[in-house]
Amino acid sequence: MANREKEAREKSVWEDARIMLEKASRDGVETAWDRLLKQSPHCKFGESGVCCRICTMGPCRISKKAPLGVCGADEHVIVARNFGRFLAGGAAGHSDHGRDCIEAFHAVANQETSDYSITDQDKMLRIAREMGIETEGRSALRVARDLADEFLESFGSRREEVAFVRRVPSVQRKKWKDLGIVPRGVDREITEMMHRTHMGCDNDATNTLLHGLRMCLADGWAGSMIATELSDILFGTPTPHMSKVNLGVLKEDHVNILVHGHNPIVSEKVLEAVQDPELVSRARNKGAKGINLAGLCCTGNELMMRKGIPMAGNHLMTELAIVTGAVELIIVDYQCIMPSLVQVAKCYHTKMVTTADKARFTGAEHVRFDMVSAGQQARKLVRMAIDRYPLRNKDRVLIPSEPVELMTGFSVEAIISALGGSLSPLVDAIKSGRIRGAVGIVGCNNPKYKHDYCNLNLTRELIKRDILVIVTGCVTVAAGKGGLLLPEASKYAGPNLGEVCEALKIPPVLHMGSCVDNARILQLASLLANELGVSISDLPLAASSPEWYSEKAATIGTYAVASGIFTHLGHPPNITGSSVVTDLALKGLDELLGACFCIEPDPFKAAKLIDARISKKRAALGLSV
Ligand code: SF4
Ligand code: MSK
Repeated sequence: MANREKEAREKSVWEDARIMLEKASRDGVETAWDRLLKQSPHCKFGESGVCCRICTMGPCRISKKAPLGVCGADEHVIVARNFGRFLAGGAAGHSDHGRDCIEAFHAVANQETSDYSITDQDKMLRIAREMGIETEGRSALRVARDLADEFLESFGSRREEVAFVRRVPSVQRKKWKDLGIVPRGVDREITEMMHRTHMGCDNDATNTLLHGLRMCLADGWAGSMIATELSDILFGTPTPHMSKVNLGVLKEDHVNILVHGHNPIVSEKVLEAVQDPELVSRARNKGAKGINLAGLCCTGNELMMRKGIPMAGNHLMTELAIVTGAVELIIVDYQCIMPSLVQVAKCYHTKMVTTADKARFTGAEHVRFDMVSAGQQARKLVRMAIDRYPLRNKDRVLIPSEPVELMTGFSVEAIISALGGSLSPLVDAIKSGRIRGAVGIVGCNNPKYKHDYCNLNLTRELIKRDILVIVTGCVTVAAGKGGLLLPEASKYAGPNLGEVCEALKIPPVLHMGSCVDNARILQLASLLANELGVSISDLPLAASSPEWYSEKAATIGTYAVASGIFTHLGHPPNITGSSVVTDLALKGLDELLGACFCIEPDPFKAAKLIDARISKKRAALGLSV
């Protein structure tokens, strides 16, 4: 085997990735894997979290020789402060996305834009009633204005708890109350974390971490949940349908446009623009057969969940998608967009355009999206892509594989409808052991791991054990490429789960959306707990992020644990320098909240650990193990 091929095989489980890695190497394009090599070995102080840069008396690094920073902070305080700020970054990312959704919804409600509208009015009215807003005899826009205001309150400082806390089962809520971690307002909790972690403020590691739980709960049960619910209201609540995945979704004879980032507010308008007959005919005049739109990362998940738009890849495929040489334009909004994409695009004819003022990239063109001109801006972008098609160098184009089919669209509403209108059949299947439990596998890729090896193998191992898997974010692409998001994949599941899936004609792995859509998993868990009359932490549930990398993923894991869901991570965050912080994460939280983290890089061993936890929860509920 040639060296280049061997190296590529070690980096990813996928053929499309390997072919592109070899092409990148031939084309002289540097990727995340190359840069990881240059960054290795990583700094041990940073890795264990004991390097503090919070003030200019430092930076300080804790070692045997120097056990305290200049101010006197020990390793526990330093690790807790660093981790608290890490979690704040994640909570801020999701929640600021949620705020953008509120602003769009607010603009619709106040008739300030004609570019967006309410697509799922029934859901809007249902949620308004859930929030205690009067709907009878009132216009939809009037109700929408009240709902927008209600959601904005969940970001502020005037409420004792965020609006969706009312969805949390009472036993779990009581635990939060006793610990003083009921989330009040998203911005308040994030600001307070920055305050607490200033030099000379919260110098008790456990106390800082408890606030970390509260802040992450504000993300899960407010910032993310609001983003999900409003995206459904604005663009439609997903229902099951088919789509496709991998780099084979790019088309050699079409203008190819990729959307990357997280917020459907941009990508939904681009989708409308690529269907504009005038623009399609412009593309034909330039020699293309049409315009092809595909997604990357979470904005890809959003478009696929609602509209069936195919996904080209996940986090580590974003550079490689451009390496195909077949992409005219990559449009990004925010989060998880590698700055390297600017350089990779420059190696081909690809143009990169940013759309959010808060996420600009030096070297990329900026086309600002706002509520009033979004439609016009989206058409401008599509014209830009079409005009680049003649610049494509056909000799440098290589689209490496045939796409794989998948089934997507499993919102909570869609799951309930697939079950015939209530969750009772799912509860019965869990009680009888035909479904032994459920695990949400979520999150990213990380070049420190063989790309998608853990994501894929953990999913396979769990369904074999009659455990239903739910995927969101970048794991979706791994499960999809592995053929696990198809009803026919029931043959890979254990006999009992397989039978349930065959009867319902659903896959054993259900796609529930993007990173913010992990809030759908929270909602499903709380509905199940209420149905059984128990707390979320009593359910045979778990979460996992085997190849995570981002602050957001750590925040998701933390709100999952605080909500009562046992959570596996493939590797620890940078906290191992403090026994207090590590012990709390791996053990202490279990006593306080009925859930904790576990760390295991090997997906086969992780499956056993998760299985054991599910068996323990089943036994405690008096169910067959
Ligand atoms: Fe050093 Fe303390 Fe300043 Fe951190 S806050 S850099 S430990 S002096
Ligand atoms: S995009 S946070 S790499 S899942 Fe949501 Fe993927 Fe992880 Fe970003």
